[in-house]
Amino acid sequence: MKILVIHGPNLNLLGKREKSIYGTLTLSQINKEIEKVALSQKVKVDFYQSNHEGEIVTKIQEADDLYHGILINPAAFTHTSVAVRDAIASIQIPVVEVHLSNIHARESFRKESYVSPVAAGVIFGFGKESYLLGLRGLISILSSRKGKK
Ligand code: CA2
Repeated sequence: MKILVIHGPNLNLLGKREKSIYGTLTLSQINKEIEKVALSQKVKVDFYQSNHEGEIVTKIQEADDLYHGILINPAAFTHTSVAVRDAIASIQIPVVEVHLSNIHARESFRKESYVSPVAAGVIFGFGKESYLLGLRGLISILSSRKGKK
């Protein structure tokens, strides 16, 4: 089983700024934690981070033929991007949306996600655990689909 993890804009700054909101772990430390869970589940994970909407759209489109599922933190594009949402809606593989922070406990513009209606599941508010829980959820979806047409 192969899963692509996509990190949206500014997540490359994790652990370097805004630590009170997003924590002290860097993106590569979070990726290592994801990798550990993936290994324990015998799943292969690849990682991709971009600050560019179009690049993320292309990566989502390409992933449809290369991966079994996507774990994505769309970051600010969550609340703005019809393009990311349409890309997710256009592919066959399941997509799980995750957020470090509780997007419903913050500014009102973060309450709306363009992505959630087309995601297979959503996890938010658990810091780096959101990614790990999201990965486990995605693996569970994929395992229950195995062998089904
Ligand atoms: O809580 C999350 O994971 C978010 O997706 C993070 C996004 C934010 O726009 C979403 O509303 C919620 C922001 C990611 C920016 O990350 C930074 C990390 C360090 C310093 C500055 C930004």
